[in-house]
Amino acid sequence: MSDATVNDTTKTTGEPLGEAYLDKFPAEAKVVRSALYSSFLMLALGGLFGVIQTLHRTDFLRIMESETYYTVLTAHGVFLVIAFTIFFLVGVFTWGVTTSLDRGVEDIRFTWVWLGTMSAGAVMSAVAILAGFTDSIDMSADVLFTFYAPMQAHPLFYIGLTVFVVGTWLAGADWFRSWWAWKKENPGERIPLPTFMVLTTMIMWYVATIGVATAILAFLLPWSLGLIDSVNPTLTRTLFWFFGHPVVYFWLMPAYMMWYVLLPKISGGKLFSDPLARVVFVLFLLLSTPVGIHHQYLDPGISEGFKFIAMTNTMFLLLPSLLTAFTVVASMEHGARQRGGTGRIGWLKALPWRDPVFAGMALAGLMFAAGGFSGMINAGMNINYLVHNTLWVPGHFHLTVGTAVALTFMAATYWFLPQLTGKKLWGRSVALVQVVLWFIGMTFMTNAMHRAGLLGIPRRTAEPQYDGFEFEAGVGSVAELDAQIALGSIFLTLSLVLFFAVVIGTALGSRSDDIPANGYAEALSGPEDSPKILDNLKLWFGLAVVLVIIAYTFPLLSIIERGGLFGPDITAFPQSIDIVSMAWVTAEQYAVDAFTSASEATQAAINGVLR
Ligand code: HEM
Ligand SMILES: [Cu+2]
Repeated sequence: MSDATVNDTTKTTGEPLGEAYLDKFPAEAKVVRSALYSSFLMLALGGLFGVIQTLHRTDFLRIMESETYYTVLTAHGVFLVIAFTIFFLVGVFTWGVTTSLDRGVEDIRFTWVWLGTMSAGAVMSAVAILAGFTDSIDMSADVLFTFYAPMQAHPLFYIGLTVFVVGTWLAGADWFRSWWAWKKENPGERIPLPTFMVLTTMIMWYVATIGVATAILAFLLPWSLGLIDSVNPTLTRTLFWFFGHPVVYFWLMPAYMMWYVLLPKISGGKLFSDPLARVVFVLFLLLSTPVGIHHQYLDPGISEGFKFIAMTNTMFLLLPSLLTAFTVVASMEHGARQRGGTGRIGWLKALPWRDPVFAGMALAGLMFAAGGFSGMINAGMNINYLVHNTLWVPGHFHLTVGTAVALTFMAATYWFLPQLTGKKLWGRSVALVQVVLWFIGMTFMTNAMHRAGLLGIPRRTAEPQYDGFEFEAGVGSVAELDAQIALGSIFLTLSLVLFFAVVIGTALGSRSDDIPANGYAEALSGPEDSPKILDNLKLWFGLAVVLVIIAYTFPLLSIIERGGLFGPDITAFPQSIDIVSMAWVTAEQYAVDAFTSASEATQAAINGVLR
């Protein structure tokens, strides 16, 4: 990139120089702002349901009937992991593409069309879920964010999700279009890093959403409309997880993008390696879809062999995350040393810990490391059985999506708001308290959830304590775990209140000329050092599709062969037992045959002797 304001790393946050994003791209800034505000609305609602359900299941405050728990849990899950995350990331991606290509979108009306489509879809699904709170409307969608059969929602829920996803497809088309236009004018130039990240993420998303689109359009929607009588539950689950695993990378990759392109700048340094960042994104594109079966280790109807393949692929997926940890820490260290930090760990002190943008992202990254460890436990076929469907699992993903992603997004908001509104951030120290409070709240909540999971305390229930059954804690007590979970949720709620105070305080402020320049970090080792093949998006797309075909063709065929396209899939035994029983039947048959021929031969012999 040649534009000086775009790649200027001499100015870190706080220094009043250059143009804000709003000054350069006023029309785009409006779209990004709307996307972010929509995401904050979903965060507020989702967070509210989060604390209500937490206090309910820990029995500290019960303001609803237990029958309503699934409606609350569905709203919590869908609003946060579908709406909050995705609205935020489409905003950030629009910023990333326009900033790094240094050009506006091709047609701003189209940009508004996709944001409008996503919003319409979100409203439809939200109405279907929230209608579950009242008996006066005959509509509900308490199917949880994993919405596979045999749970069934009102058709409006599925239609809303489809419309929302179509909106994201159009958004991707918008970004590809910008890139093509740029490419024509800059032949032979390397794709700027943020745009490269957006495009690879979107290719992954196009591949991944094929699964969920098929599940909804071919099965769930016709079923809920009454057009077909039944579905094959194993099939809809498998199609859901085909999408359900890569979707976690759809949340994570924007967070990674900010760790790669913003965090080094905020730390006062440069990105350690642009080529390594590209490799990481290509690896995510290739590896994140062919692993979905690792969510189905305990599903009957899928053979152990396919599960084993999914496990092996999953272990490979650790690689890009470890590379990210390495690159991001190296970049922060570079920044710290630029700021005068010295010593083997002494440099850590030189980092801008009082900057909420930095502190939030660094704490989010730290939590992500812990989430990576519990993720490895989930990934192992054998230990997974121990924690499956217990509170351990929500413990794990409140570290990953609930902190690595959500806290990074909140921290980044403190950088984006001034860029998008032209106003100074209100309440910088409130913002700092906010990110720290989230970290502390999650430490309490997730630590206790993991421990509770090891005791076998189930997830997804309003009444985790069964009558006549006591969970035994090895260390501490169940009451203490509940107290920690509830306390954590209260910290998180306070943190959210502070977040909204800062957002609203900033939005209500007045225009300032004192905004840091828009831009992102330069790289120590730049794009010119990376092999050209990395920019060959067609190649990576082709490989991603091939890997998906290899990983999914046989499992899907065998599921359909056994259960039929429209079910009912009634096999209640794991495939391996099936094989054993088949082997038994065959062996028995042989034995019977052998016995029969032996007895016939004996009979013949006896007859011969007697004759
Ligand atoms: C105020 C902060 C939050 C609190 C108190 C909270 C609490 C909880 C609890 C206790 C559960 C488990 C309920 C159960 O299984 O019975 C849960 C589930 C969940 N949470 Fe959160 N959470 C918070 C924030 C978040 C965030 C920021 C995200 C994601 C961005 C998130 C995503 C989810 C998801 C996807 C589920 C699973 C829903 C399901 O099982 O269908 N949560 N949350
Ligand atoms: Cu997964």
